Amino acid sequence: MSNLISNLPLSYFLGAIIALLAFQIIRNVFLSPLRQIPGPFLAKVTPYWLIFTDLAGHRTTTLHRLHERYGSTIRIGPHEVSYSNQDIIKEIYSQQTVFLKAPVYDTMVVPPGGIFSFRKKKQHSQRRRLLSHAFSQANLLDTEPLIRDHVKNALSCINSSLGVPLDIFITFRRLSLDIVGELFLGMKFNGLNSVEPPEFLADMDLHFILCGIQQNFPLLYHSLSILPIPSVRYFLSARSRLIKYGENAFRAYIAQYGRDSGRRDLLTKVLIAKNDQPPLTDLEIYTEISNLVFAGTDTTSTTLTYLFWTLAKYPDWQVRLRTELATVSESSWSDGIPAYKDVMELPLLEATINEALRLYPAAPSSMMRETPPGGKVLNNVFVPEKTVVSMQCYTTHRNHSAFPNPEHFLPERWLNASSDMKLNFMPFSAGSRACLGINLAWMELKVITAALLKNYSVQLAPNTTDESMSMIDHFLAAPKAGKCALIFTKIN
Ligand code: HEM
Ligand SMILES: *[C@@H]1O[C@H](CO)[C@@H](O)[C@H](O)[C@H]1NC(C)=O
Ligand SMILES: *[C@@H]1O[C@H](CO)[C@@H](O)[C@H](O)[C@H]1NC(C)=O
Ligand SMILES: *[C@@H]1O[C@H](CO)[C@@H](O)[C@H](O)[C@H]1NC(C)=O
Ligand SMILES: *[C@@H]1O[C@H](CO)[C@@H](O)[C@H](O)[C@H]1NC(C)=O
Ligand SMILES: CC(=O)N[C@H]1CO[C@H](CO)[C@@H](O)[C@@H]1O
Repeated sequence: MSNLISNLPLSYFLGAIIALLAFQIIRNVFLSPLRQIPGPFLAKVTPYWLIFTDLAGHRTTTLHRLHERYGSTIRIGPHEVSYSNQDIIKEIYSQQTVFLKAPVYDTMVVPPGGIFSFRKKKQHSQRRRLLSHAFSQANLLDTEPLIRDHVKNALSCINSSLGVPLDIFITFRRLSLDIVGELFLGMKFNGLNSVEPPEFLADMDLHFILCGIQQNFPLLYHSLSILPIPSVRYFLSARSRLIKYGENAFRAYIAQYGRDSGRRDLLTKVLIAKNDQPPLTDLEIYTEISNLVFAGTDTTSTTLTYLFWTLAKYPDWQVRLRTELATVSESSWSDGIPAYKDVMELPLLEATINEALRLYPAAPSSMMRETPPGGKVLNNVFVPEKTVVSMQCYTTHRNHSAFPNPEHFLPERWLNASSDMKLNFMPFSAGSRACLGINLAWMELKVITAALLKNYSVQLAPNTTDESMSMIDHFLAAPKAGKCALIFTKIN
């Protein structure tokens, strides 16, 4: 009897929880305006289905399989929908779009934030105008000599490991960090020449994992942050360390060169704000440039890694590219590196890089946006305001009608690209929030690929397989094995 009484509050409590859960399920599954959109049952009931898929690094591939099964509109959370058809690209990712970045971007940076994370339209377009000038084609060409120095380092790094497996994943990460570090921080990371990879790279690895925890488990995040355990503190401070590099580099830069040095890097261009813009504060500048180094490192290196892995699998494409490179005049090359203007418009080189970006986009995942006030009708279904809507280029790049045999590496498809292909192709995203570094990225990709292929041929190391290279993603993609060993040999 006394047992029964003491258990009563507990059973009330359990009963209440069950009732609440039942109510949630009924509301999310049967009453939601999104109820007619197909998707996994669990995804309709709870956001945790997607959160755990995401934390495991399988978000993009899982959503892709769902699109193949259910079509171009799928429900992936109680308040989240993913799309994969062209009409929606124009709707969500246009220049004039009314869809703003979703709240998840608030966790992606350390305050005061920067261009990548700003969600308000006005704040973003102001910053974008200010930075666009630094990223103009003319300014980029100005930086070419700085980039060449680092490509030269990469070549000698390859030259000293000929015939043996070389992990190009870490090599390309070091190289692209060296390049953007020099361009935006005026700083020599010396990634290629140091024994241990720079700490900056390890901190970048932690960044998106921390974002995931902060966004989805805020309570856990805050409890961790009050723990006095050194290793936990070190983990949590990864993101402020990234900004700290920026701050230190910035101060050293100003001390060495002053604010109006006329150097050929891009930091100078950010420092001397143009026209009507109010200049940025020092805090805004070093937060922004740390973010730019971040945005320009793993994106470029992952692209190069998958490109060279693919070339190793298809040696006939190496031969075709080398034949094309032979048409570039001898005077264009110095130290084995071509002038960008002479490789900028080579059709096969561009087609090959396009095809690698199509199959293995470095940012393959959902670019999350939010429906505007009043909601929107998308693919004939009304979606209420503040719903997270997105598309992933991993899936638009594999659309069967735009890209026949979507899983096959066929660079020649780009030699006469249809308008369907061009619309579906968005490795740099599209519209007002598309990649600001696209011209810089193309310069790096073309110059580096040309330089390496001119002198070296590349083949798979025994341990590098389709399995080891299968993609995991935490916003950005990476090979599952965390490395990619290839063997370079000199050609004469
Ligand atoms: C192959 C290399 C690259 C790829 C695939 C790539 C891809 C992307 C994508 C998909 C976005 C949209 C992100 C979003 O909506 O959340 C983006 C934005 C951005 N990227 Fe890149 N990126 C690359 C290289 C670079 C480089 C080298 C830089 C320069 C440092 C850069 C700077 C930026 C910036 C500043 C943004 C934010 C633009 C804005 O919101 O207005 N990216 N990039
Ligand atoms: C592929 O593209 C076509 C034409 O734009 C579209 O009708 C179709 O729904 C797309 N496929 C998927 C799975 O989204
Ligand atoms: C490549 O390495 C060889 C020996 O390891 C060296 O003699 C040669 O100078 C190097 N070439 C370049 C261009 O670095
Ligand atoms: C390119 O493709 C279009 C249609 O997609 C076709 O009409 C045209 O003949 C093609 N041109 C070449 C040179 O293959
Ligand atoms: C290849 O894999 C084997 C077994 O996992 C390992 O022992 C070996 O060190 C690896 N070799 C290289 C070159 O990575
Ligand atoms: C690093 C390297 O081997 N560079 C050589 C590549 O080929 C050119 C000729 O095209 C040589 O001049 C470079 O030294």
